[in-house]
Amino acid sequence: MSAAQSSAQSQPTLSFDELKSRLEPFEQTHLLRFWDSLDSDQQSRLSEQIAQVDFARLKTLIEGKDKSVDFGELAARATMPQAVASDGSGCDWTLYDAQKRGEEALRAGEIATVLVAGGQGTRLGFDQPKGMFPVGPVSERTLFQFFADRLIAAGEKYGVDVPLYLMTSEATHAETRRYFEENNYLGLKPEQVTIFQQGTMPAVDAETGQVLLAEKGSLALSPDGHGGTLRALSRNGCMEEMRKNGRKHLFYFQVDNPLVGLCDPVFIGHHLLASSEMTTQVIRKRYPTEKVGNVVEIDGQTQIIEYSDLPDSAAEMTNADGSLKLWAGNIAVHLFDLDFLERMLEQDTSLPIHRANKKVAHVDADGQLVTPDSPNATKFEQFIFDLLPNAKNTIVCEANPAEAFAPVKNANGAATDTPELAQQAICDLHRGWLRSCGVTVDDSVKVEINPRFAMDQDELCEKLRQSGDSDGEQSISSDRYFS
Ligand code: UD2
Repeated sequence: MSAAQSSAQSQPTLSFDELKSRLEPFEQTHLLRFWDSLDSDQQSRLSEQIAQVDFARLKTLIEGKDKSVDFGELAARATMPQAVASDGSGCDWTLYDAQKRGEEALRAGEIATVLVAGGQGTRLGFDQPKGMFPVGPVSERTLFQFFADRLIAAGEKYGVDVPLYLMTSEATHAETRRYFEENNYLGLKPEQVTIFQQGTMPAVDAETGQVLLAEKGSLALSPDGHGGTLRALSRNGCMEEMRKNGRKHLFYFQVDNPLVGLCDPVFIGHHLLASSEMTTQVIRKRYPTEKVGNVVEIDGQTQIIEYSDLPDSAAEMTNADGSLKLWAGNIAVHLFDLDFLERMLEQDTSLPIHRANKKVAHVDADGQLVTPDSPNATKFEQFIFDLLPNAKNTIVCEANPAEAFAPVKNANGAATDTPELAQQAICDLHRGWLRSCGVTVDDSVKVEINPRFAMDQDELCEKLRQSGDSDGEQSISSDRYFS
C-alpha cells in the first residue's frame, strides 16, 4: 500500500484556558464541561478535535448565513445540458474516435481512479463497509472485488497499473484496510492501492446550534461528505503522488454500483476530445423521483440539484410532449482533470454546505448518554459534484442504466436499489452479451462474467469464438460464472 493514510495530524494539547478562549466567542464552551474528569489521553484527543474545527465557519453555518438556495425556483428555470448520447450522437466526433482517444490515455498511464467509500450503508442494513458486501449473483464477489477485477482487466488490456485511491471514513477505515491486507489486495498490486481517510465535521444540536459531544471527551463528528475528497487527497499526499507519476485525469466513482464503467475508454475519450475539465455520466431517469441528483444547466453553467433538495413538484415537471423535464440523473461517475482539481485547491473554492437532519447519540449536560428516536441534530456535508459550475467545457455523457447503473442502497424487500435488483441487472446484462454471441441461455439461469474474462460483449464473443464455445451451438442451462 502506498504511504498515504489517516488524515489526523497530531497537534500539541492545548490547555483548558487556551481551549476556553477559542470556544468562548462562539458560545461553545460547554464542550469543556467534563474536562476535569478526563484523563490526559482523553484531554489531548478532545483538544485535537477542537483545534481542527473552524468555529467561525461553523457559526456561519449554524446561523444559516451561508448561501441559502431555493432549489424549486432554480429547477423551474433550469434547462437541460447538451448530452452526448450512448450511441455517440450529440458530439462532433465518433464513438470510435472517443474509444481510441480514451485508450491512448489509459495506455499512457494518465488515468487514476478514486473510489469514495466513507458512507456507512445504513439503508442497506449491512454492518461492515459497504464495499465488502457480496453482490456477485453467482460468484458472490464483493463490491470491492468487482472494482478490483475491472482494474486488473483494464491493466492487462492497456499494459499499465491503474492506481486506486480509496477514500474511507473513521467508520470504515480500519476494516477496509484489513480487508484489503488480508485478501492480498484483491489481486491488485499493494502499491497500486492507497487507502486514505476523509475529514469530519461536527454535528450540532438542531435547536441550539451547540456542538454535540459523542462522549464526555469527544465531539460528535461525522464524515464531511464526498466534497471532502479533494482536501483529503491533497492532505494525504495523493495529489502530489499522482502528479509525480504522470497522471492527468481522475476517474471518480462510488462504492455501491457494481456495473460502473470503471475506466471506460469511450467516456474518457469524450472528456478528452471535448477538452472538458469535469465530465459527468448520467442516465435518463426511470421515474421522476428516482434518487439521483438532477444534472441541469442554469445561467449557462452545468450543475447538479441533489434529489433530496428538489421538491417533488419540480422533479415531476414535464415537457410539452410529456417527457420528463429534468431527465438527466447523476450516477456519481465523474472524470476530473488533475489541473482543474489543483486549481480548485489553490483557489480554496469553498463548496456549498448541505444540511441533513439526523439522529445523533450524545451525552447531555449531566453526562448521560441520550439516544434520540427522532432527528435531533444537524449534520453538514459537502458534495464533490458542486465543483461542476467551476469547470470549463463541461460535458455530460449519457449511459444506458441497464449497462452502467445498478446501485446497492437498500435492503432486499425495498422497491428500488436492492442487492437482488442489482444481481438481476448483472445477470440480465450478461445474458444479453451471451445471446449476442450466439449462446442460448434461459431467463431463469444466472450468469455472471468477470471482466478479467471479458470486459464487454465484443471481448466475450471473441473469447468464446477462440474457445469454440459459441456460434449458436452452445446453450447454458445452469448458473454459470465466467472467470
Ligand atoms: C448519491 C448521489 C446522487 C446519485 C446517487 C447514485 C450524493 C450526495 N448523491 O446519492 O446524486 O448520484 O448517489 O447512486 O452523493 N460518501 C463518502 N463520504 C461521505 C458521504 C458519502 O465517501 O461523507 C460516499 C458513500 O460511501 C457512497 C457515495 O459517497 O459511495 C454516495 O453517498 P450516499 O450513498 O449517501 O449517496 P446517495 O445514494 O444518497
